[in-house]
Amino acid sequence: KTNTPTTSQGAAAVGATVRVGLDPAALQQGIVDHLRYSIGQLPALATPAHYYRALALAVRDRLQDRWIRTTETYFEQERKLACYLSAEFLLGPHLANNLLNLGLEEAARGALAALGQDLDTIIDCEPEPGLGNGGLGRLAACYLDSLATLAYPAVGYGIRYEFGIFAQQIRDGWQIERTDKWLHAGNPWEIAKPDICYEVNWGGHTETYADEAGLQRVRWVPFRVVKGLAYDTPIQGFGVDTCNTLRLWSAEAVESFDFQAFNTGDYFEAVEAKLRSETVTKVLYPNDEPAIGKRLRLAQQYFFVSCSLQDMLRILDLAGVPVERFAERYAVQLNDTHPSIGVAELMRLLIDERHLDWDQAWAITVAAFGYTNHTLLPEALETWSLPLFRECLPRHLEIIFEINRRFLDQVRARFPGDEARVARMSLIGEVGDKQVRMAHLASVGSHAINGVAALHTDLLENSVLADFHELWPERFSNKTNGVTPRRFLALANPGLRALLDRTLGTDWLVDLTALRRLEAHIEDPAFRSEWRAIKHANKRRLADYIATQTGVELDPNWLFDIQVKRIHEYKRQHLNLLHILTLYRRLKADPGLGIPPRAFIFGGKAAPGYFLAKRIIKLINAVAGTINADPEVNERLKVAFVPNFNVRNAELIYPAADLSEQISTAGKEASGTGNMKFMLNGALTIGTLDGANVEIREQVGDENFFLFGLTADEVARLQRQGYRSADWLDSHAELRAVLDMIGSGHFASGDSEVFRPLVENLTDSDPFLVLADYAAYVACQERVASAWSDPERWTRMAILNTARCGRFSSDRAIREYADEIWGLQPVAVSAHIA
Ligand code: C3B
Repeated sequence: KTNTPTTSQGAAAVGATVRVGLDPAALQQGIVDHLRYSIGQLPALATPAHYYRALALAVRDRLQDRWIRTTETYFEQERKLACYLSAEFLLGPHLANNLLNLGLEEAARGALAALGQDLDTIIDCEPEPGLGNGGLGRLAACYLDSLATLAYPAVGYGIRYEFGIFAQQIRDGWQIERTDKWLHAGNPWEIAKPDICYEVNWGGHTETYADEAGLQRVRWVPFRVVKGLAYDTPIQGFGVDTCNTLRLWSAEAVESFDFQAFNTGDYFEAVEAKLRSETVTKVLYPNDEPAIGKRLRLAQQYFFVSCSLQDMLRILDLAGVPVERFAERYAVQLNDTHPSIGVAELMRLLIDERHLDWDQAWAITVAAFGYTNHTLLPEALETWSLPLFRECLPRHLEIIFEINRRFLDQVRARFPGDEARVARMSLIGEVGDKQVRMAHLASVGSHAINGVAALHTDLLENSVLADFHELWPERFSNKTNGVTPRRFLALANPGLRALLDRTLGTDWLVDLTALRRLEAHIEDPAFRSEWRAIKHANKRRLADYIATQTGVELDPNWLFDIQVKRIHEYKRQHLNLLHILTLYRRLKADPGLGIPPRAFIFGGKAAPGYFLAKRIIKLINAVAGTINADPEVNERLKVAFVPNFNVRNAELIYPAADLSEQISTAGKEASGTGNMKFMLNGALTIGTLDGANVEIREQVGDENFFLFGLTADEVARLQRQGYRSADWLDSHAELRAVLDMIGSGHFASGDSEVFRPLVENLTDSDPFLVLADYAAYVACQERVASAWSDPERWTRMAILNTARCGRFSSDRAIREYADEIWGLQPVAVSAHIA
C-alpha cells in the first residue's frame, strides 16, 4: 500500500516519494530521517533507544493526517462530543498499539530489519506512561481505544503527571518505591499546544459587585493563579481513520517570575512561587481506593477539570455555538468522583463568567454530566473537610451550598418531615467535622449515574446511593466494564491471535462476540492440541521473564495459578497464601501426596502508606523464598512475585495463565477488569460471586467456572450479626496451624514479629472474612486440581472461556454509554489516504 495524498495532504508529499507512506520503504526513510533530523544521531552509534524514538516519530507522522482530519471532521459536522474526564489514564506503551491499529506491524518489522534492528527490542525501549493506579485508570484507556475504533467523537481529558505510578522494586522481600521518570528522554507521542492554555484560580475570597446593568454578581478574588497547558496525544482507532485526542494538562506559573517580587529584590520567593505552581501536576497520588484528602490532590482535581471545561467553552465559541447549547454539544462523563468538582465549576463558569441565570445553568449542567461510580468501599468515598474546601475553593463552596439548598427543598417536598433523610442526602456531611460529599455532588449534578457491573449497580442502588435511587430511579443504570481485545488479545497473545485469524477470520477484533464460533472447534483434537501449544509457549515466555526478573525458574508444564492486581485486603491475596501454605503443610506431612504441580504467581503494587498491604507483599516473598528452596516441596509448588506489575508485563502475564484468581470478599470488588483479560486469554476463573465475576460465570456457564465462598448478602448478614473470626478458627485445625506457622517466624528466619500484625488482623477482626471463606476456597482449589488432571477437559473449558467472553469487550460497554447515557452518534472520518 502506498499513500496518494489529496491536495489537502499535499504537504505530506515530498517530490515523488510519499513522506508518510505505510509501505516498508517509506517507513524506513522516515526512521532514517528522524534519526538524523530530529535526534541527530549517527547511525553507527544509534542504540535501540534511539531507534525507538525515530520509529515512534515516524509512526506519529503517519497518525498526523488522520488526527488532523478527525479534529476537522468533528468541527465541521457540529456533532456531539463525549468528554471523558478522568484523573487517571493508565495507557501503557503506545508504539506496538499504534502499529497494530494502523496496520503497520509488518512494515515496521521489515523497515527495521533493513536497518539491522529488531522490532521487539525496539518496542521494549518505550517507557510506559503509567498515569494511573489500577483498574479505574486502565478502564479509561480501554474506553479511549474503543471510542476511536467505533468512530465516536470523543476527547479524553486528564492530567499530565510528570511522575506516573511509582516503579516497584523488591528488596529483601519488601516493596521499594522509585519515582517513575517516564518523561526523562522526552515523549515522542505528545504534541505540546502552548497556545491552548487557561488560568485556574485557587484560594482567596469572593466579593459581590454590580455589573453595568446594575445586576448583582460575584467575583472570585484568588490567592493564586496557575496556568494549564495542553499536551495532546493521538488515540488511533483500529482499522479506521478516526484518531481521537487525549488532552492532558500540565501546570505552569502564570509568569516565569513575578516582576513585583523581582523589583523588590525577592527573586527567590518569585522562583519558589513558580515551583509551587508546577507542583500541581508533578506526581500521581499512588492510592487506588482509599481517598487521601490532601490539599494538593484537590488542587489537581480542580486544575484539570477547570482547564477541560474552559476548553469546551472555548471550542463552542470558536464554532459560534451559543453557550445555552452546551449540553447538546457535550456529554461530560465523570470517571468516579475525582472530577466531580466539575459540577460546581461549570455552574461557576456559566453564572459568573457567562452570566446565565441559575435555573438555565443548572439545566445545562445536569443535562451534560454523567457520573460513573467505581467503588462502594466507605473509605474510598471522597469527602473534603469543609474548612479546607472553603480555603481552596471559596466560590465553589457558595455554589455547592446553593445547589444543596435547592436540592434539599426538593427532598423535603417529596418526603415531608423526613429530616433524617435530608441529613443523609445532604451534600454536606455533618457527622463529626463537616465535609463536602463528592459522590452526592456528582449524583445531584448528573442526569445519569451508573455502576460498573450488575451486582455493583444493584448494591449501589440499595446501599450507598439508595436515597438517590429512591428519588430518581430513572437516573440509574448499569454499564458493565469491558476491556479492549486489541491490546489484551491481539497484542498480548500473538500466538492465539494467529490461530483465531486462521480459524475465524479477523472480524473478532472489532466484534468480540464472533469468538462464539470457536465452539464449533472444541471437539477437534488437533485444534485443542494447537490451543495447548500456544498456551505452553506463552507460559514459557512468562517463565523466562520471571527468571530474569526474580531468578525463580518455573516449568511451563505446571499449572500457572495467577493473581495480579493492586494489593488490598479486600482482594485477599492473603487468602491465596493461606491455600499455598495449606498445600505446603500437607506436602511436608506427606511428601507422596498426589497433587498436580503448580506455580503460584503474584504481582501488584501496594499504596506506599498501606501498612498491611506491604506486609502481604513481604509475606508472599518470604513464602516464595522458603518453598522454592525446599526440595521436599519444590517439585510440586513454586511461588513467584513479579515485580512492578504494569501494562507492559501484564501483556505477558494474562496470556500465560491457566487459572485466574478473583477472590475478593463478595460485595467489595465493584467489577474487576483483570478477570476479563484472563478470560479473554483462555484462563479459567476461581472466584467469588463478586463484581463482574457474576456475569463471567453467567456467560461461560457454571460448569466452566470455579465458584466458592459467601455471597454479598451472606457477607452483609454475617457482619450485621457481629462476625467473629475466632469461631472459624476454632472449627478448623488446619487453618489454625497455617496461621500459627506464619506467626511463628517460620518464613522469616525465626522473626515472629514481622508477620504478627497480619496474623492478628485475621484472628482479631478479619474485616474481609478471609477465615470464613478459607475452607470453601481450599475445597474449590481441590476441584481445580482434579479438573487440571484431565488436560482435554481443561482445554475445552479454556476454549469456552475465550469463546464466551464477547460481552466483556470495551466496544460493547462504550456502545452502551453512547446510546444510553451520552446520546452520541459515530462520525465516519475519511482521511483521504489510500
Ligand atoms: C476500580 C475497582 O476497584 C474495580 O473493581 C473496577 O473494575 C475498576 O475500578 C474499573 O471500574 N477502582 C479503582 O481502580 N480505583 C478507585 N479509586 C475506585 C475503583
